[in-house]
Amino acid sequence: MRILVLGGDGYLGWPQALYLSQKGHEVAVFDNLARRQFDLRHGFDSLVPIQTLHRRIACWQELAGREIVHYHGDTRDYPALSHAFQEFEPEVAVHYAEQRAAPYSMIDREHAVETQDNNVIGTLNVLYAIKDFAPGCHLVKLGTMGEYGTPNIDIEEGFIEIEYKGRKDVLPYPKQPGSFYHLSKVHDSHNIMFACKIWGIRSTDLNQGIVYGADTYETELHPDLATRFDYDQVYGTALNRFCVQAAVGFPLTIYGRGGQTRGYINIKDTMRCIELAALSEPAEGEYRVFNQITERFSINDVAAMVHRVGTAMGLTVEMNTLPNPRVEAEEHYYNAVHTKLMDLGLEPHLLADAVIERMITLAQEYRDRVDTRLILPTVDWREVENHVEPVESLAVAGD
Ligand code: NAD
Ligand code: USQ
Repeated sequence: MRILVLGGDGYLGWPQALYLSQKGHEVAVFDNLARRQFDLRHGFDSLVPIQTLHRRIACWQELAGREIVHYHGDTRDYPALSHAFQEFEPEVAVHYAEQRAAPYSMIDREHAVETQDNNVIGTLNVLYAIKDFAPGCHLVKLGTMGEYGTPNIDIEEGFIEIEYKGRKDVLPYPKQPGSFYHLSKVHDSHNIMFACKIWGIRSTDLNQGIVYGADTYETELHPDLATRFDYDQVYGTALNRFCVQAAVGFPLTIYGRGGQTRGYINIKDTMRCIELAALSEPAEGEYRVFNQITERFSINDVAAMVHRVGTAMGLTVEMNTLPNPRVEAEEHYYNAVHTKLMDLGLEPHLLADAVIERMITLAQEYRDRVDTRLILPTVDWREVENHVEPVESLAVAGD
């Protein structure tokens, strides 16, 4: 198939492009390099060194003999987006191109507006580009499990059957997101469902949980193919952050009581889920939702696992309970249905000690790139004005 990966320079988009190319699909990536710009502006950086997108693509061409087409552009720039759709004529568009950090969206008004403008308007443009230039194209959109929040009932896959005053209907599952970022995904979901209904677009909305892991089978083939690995307070996600913290002797940053429970997924399974979604095309006008997780853990569970593995590796791993900078339930019920991708053939890579050990080892290898000033949270949901201070230079841990 001809597959356009929007956001194809990111943590997930780049390995996804490699994965699909390796499987024999014709792949193009579209990215405005916004994620790299954030790092440059604020002095943040990936733990693992990453090459320029040009170098990555050239490396893959040399190694695998397969071309990845490259479009530089912003999804909000409709001429640029239209050009990619018209020229590449994708049969599937995998949409990763969004601002994806909840803390970023909660810094202040500007960042909230930027996040929702980037994500909601960008996705609306993608829907129009499909309608205008590639009407048969299947949109595989990355949503988030955070759209649902933490209700006191089971979370279904997108829809719930409700009986009310003697009548029944299957309706979109109620959404209670926890940040302006997570809200942007809810707004996207509504726009996508509506576009499917009015224009007959086919779409799969993948409500993905927290992704962990540093490598895929393809990125492991050459150091120039590595994907980014974030450990900072804005873009770093819980498990990835804890592994880096354990490696450099920084006490694990547990926010609040640590009972916050979420769905998790290995980056290798993310790659496969997209393929499974792409290969099982929805009908014309169909809007379907899959919950893309394989396991659930509380933050205390995650910290305990990293503590156990780190200790077995001879490290001293301390736990630190911080006042929670977020507004969220710290003890709650959490049971999310996630059978649809399994039914399509997903065989999960579950969180084994070896995976945690690999991430800690990687962080030890690159410990001179870890800037411990970037670890503690400075973005507080309750504050009107938060700051992510630029850091002058990356320093050795413990400096
Ligand atoms: P990332 O920030 O590493 O990658 C996103 C990429 O999209 C970046 O390369 C960025 O430059 C690009 N981009 C952003 N806005 C763009 C725009 N307007 N036009 C063109 N390019 C743009 O993030 P990621 O971790 O790879 O996440 C990708 C997607 O998956 C996001 O939509 C995110 O919400 C979703 N997701 C991620 C996780 C996770 O744990 N990483 C979990 C669930 C869902
Ligand atoms: N947390 C800690 N300590 C930390 C970091 C986080 O206790 O050092 C807690 C948070 O308070 C939260 C939970 O861990 O309760 C998850 O936080 P996270 O930063 O790992 O993940 P989150 O902000 O939810 O966002 C990430 C991705 C986002 C994706 C989402 C999936 O950045 O793109 O949408 O995971 S989900 O969580 O299912 O909504």
